Order: sequence, then structure tokens, then C-alpha cells
Amino acid sequence: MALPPAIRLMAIGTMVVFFYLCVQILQAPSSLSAGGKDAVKFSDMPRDPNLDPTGEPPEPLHRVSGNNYAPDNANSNRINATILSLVRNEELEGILQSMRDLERTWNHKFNYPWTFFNDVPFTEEFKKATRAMTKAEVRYELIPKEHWQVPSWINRDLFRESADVLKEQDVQYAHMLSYHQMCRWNSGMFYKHPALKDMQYYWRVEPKVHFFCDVDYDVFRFMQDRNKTYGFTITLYDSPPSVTTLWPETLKFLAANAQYQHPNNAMKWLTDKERRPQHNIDANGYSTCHFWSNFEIADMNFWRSSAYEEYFEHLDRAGGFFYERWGDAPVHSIALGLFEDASKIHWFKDIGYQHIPFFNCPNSPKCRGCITGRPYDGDAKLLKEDCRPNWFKYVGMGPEWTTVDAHVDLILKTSYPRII
Ligand SMILES: Nc1nc2c(ncn2[C@@H]2O[C@H](COP(=O)(O)OP(=O)(O)O)[C@@H](O)[C@H]2O)c(=O)[nH]1
Ligand SMILES: *[C@@H]1O[C@H](CO)[C@@H](O)[C@H](O)[C@H]1NC(C)=O
Ligand SMILES: *[C@@H]1O[C@H](CO)[C@@H](O)[C@H](O)[C@H]1NC(C)=O
Ligand SMILES: [Mg+2]
Repeated sequence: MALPPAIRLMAIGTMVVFFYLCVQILQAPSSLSAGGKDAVKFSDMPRDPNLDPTGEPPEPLHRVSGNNYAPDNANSNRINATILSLVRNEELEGILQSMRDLERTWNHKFNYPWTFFNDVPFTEEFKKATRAMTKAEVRYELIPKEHWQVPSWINRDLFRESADVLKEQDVQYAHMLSYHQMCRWNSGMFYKHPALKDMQYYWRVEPKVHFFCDVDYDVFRFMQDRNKTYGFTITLYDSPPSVTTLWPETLKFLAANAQYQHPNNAMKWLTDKERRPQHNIDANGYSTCHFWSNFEIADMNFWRSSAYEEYFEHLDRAGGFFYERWGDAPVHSIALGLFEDASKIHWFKDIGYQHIPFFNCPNSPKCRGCITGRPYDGDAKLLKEDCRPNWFKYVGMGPEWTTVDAHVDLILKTSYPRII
């Protein structure tokens, strides 16, 4: 059948438009996404597990009985562990706030010592006020110069020029040299301090954080008894320009040290490119997902292992603590993800925690002061920084929590997250 050319053109045009619309409909995301090139797929965590009722991890747990954890008991049930805090004299009010919360919810029962670190001596005012917050022993330690100073191979001009570039890419604290020093110290130095020689476990605490839930067992004994290396509460994506060459440097190290990779590692978690593709591209193969290290309960033997020691040494030489802004959080997380058995990394779901602006707030009668299942405070955009779904997807929630979660998940299929 011969059609006039104008009609033929219209028919073809209509078919093209129809086909285009079909493709668009088929491609429409079935899950919620934040839009644009920074899209995050949420389909892999249908519901925040913090909405599910959370109890303690299964027994056996070590609890207070009689004077077994009394502060002055020389034969107490405490193990070689300390609460640890790097803090400045000017942050006294902030650290008192953190101490108040941790003492109220946990340490007034177990009386683990507090160890404070500083690159300058603590003032008498600081010592007096912090000592008054606890019945436990308190120690004040100066960081040796050689642990804090900028390494000799770092070029100051290059540091400043690099910081200018980072600042343009909105990397926080780019020009603040002390922030870079702090990240390096937390990555590769703190556990070498002579004051920690006999210590194995630590709980890291920063100023101005909050703890919301009563914890009635000895978390350090928990770590030891269950062979755990590292405990976290919150995981987040990092700013890619702060770690541009961290993953390439890591791969260089791995190529020469393949023996350090654990057979049950979390490589898939580290390299995920499904959930936030642009971050993976910008960070050259690293998802940027990391344990948020202002909270850590961990075994220092891991940092003291030759795998980690050599890895840190390699990174330190590469210069990224200064020319980029490698944080101790991604450095710790990558090392754990590669060199440790993933089953030795524990989500402390039951420890309610906040460091502005993110929360871990479980559903438990033991918690007060946070909103169950709400992971952030402020702009709803913050929600896309939460990368727990990746950890749960590739590694799991851990045997401590799966029973109850699997059950509740079947009953309630609400969507996570709800962007308000
Ligand atoms: N003594 C000392 N502590 C520092 C210094 N810089 C940072 N810190 C501590 O390192 C931790 C992280 O610093 P913070 O300012 O909270 O960084 P943010 O949480 O990443 O915004 C906190 O415990 C600070 O008290 C420093 O120059 N000297
Ligand atoms: C703690 O460490 C010291 C020194 O290494 C050791 O003598 C002691 O037995 C340890 N204590 C415990 C409870 O493991
Ligand atoms: C922890 O490790 C030790 C030594 O490898 C082992 O004997 C023990 O059964 C482990 N405990 C748990 C709870 O996995
Ligand atoms: Mg902080």
C-alpha cells in the first residue's frame, strides 16, 4: 500500500516515540532512588533492622555480680581493655558529655579505665573535671612527638597545593594540618603508645557523642569470648575526593602481599559498585563504605599484626594522609575488609549511639533519647550516606541478630527508607 510521504513520516515518528516510551517504562526504577548521577538504590534493605525488637546478644555474657567489677577490686573480672579518647583541652565540655552518657549506660557497672590522649599536656582543669565523672581509673597520656609529627617525606608546599584542590571539591578540613595528623595517628599510631602496651581491647570515644541504651554485659569480654576483632555501630559512604588514590594504593600493596588476604574477606563489600556507582568510579574502585570510626570497640592485636603494620607503612609512604585526606575510618575498614575474617566483625546493634548527625537507635526498652530506626538528624539527603545495606548484603547482620530479624522481616514489609 502506497502512503503519501508525509503520512509515512508521521507513522514512523509515532512508532519511534512509542518504542522510546516503552523503553522508558521498562527501565523505570522499581526502588526509591535519590536521582541524578548520585543515585542510590535502596532495594537491598527493604526495612531498617533497627525497627525490629533488639535484645542482647545470646548468652553467655559476663555481668556484674557482687563486687566482680568494683573499681578497686584488684582481682576483678575486667580484662586488659580501656576506653580511649584522643581529645583537646578545649573540648572539655564535649568529652564530659560523652563520659556522662557512657558512664550512665555502661561503665558505672564495669569500671573500665579511661585513657585520654593529647598532643599537648592536659590541663589541671581537664584532669580534675574528667576524673570527677567516673569511679574508674583515669590516665592522661601525652603523644610522643614522633607519633604526631608530619613525616619527613611530606612536602609542605605540595600539601598546601593539594589542600586547595581538595577544598574546591568540598573536602572538609582540607587545609587543617592537625586534622590530617589526627587521621594518621588514629590509623597507624595510637596502639603503639607505651601506655597501651598491656592493653588488648579499646572502646574509642569522641567528645560530644551520645549513648542511649543500657548495656548490661561486659562488651570487652564479649569481644574476647566470641573471637571478635572489631565492633561498629554506623557505616557511611565517604567523600570520594578525600580518598582518590587510596584504593589504587591498596591494590598495589595487595599485588605484592597477596598472602595477607583472608579467605573469608569482605572484598565484595569494599568494591560494591551497584548501590552508589559514581562513588565507586570517583574513588577508583572503592565503594567508600566504611565503619564510622568515631565509635570502635576493637582488638588492637589486629592493628599490631604484620599485615596491618605493613599496609599502614605502605600508605604512609604514599603520602595520602596529607596530599589527600585519607581518614582512619576508610583505612581501618579496608584493612579489616581484606585481612580479617568478616565473621569477626560485629555490628553492635544494641548500643544506641550518636555522633552528629548520624544515629544507631535500636528498638529496645533499654534505650532512651533517640528515635527508633532513625539513622540521621537533619536534612533527608543524609540518608543516602548510610551504607549498612551493603554490609548486610555481602556479609550479613551476624549470628547475634539474624534469628529475630528474619522473623520480623517476613511479617513487616514496609519500605526502607522513607524519605521525609
Ligand atoms: N588532642 C587533639 N585531638 C584532636 C585533634 N584534632 C582532632 N582531635 C580529636 O580527634 C577526634 C576527631 O576530631 P573531630 O574534630 O571530632 O573530627 P570529626 O568528628 O571528623 O568532625 C576527636 O576526638 C577530637 O577531639 C588535635 O589536634 N589534638
Ligand atoms: C593483662 O596484661 C598483663 C601484662 O601483659 C598480664 O600480666 C595480665 O595477665 C593480663 N590480664 C588479663 C586479665 O589478661
Ligand atoms: C574462638 O577461637 C578459639 C581459638 O581459635 C576457639 O577455640 C574457640 O572455639 C572460638 N570461639 C568461638 C565462640 O568461636
Ligand atoms: Mg567528632
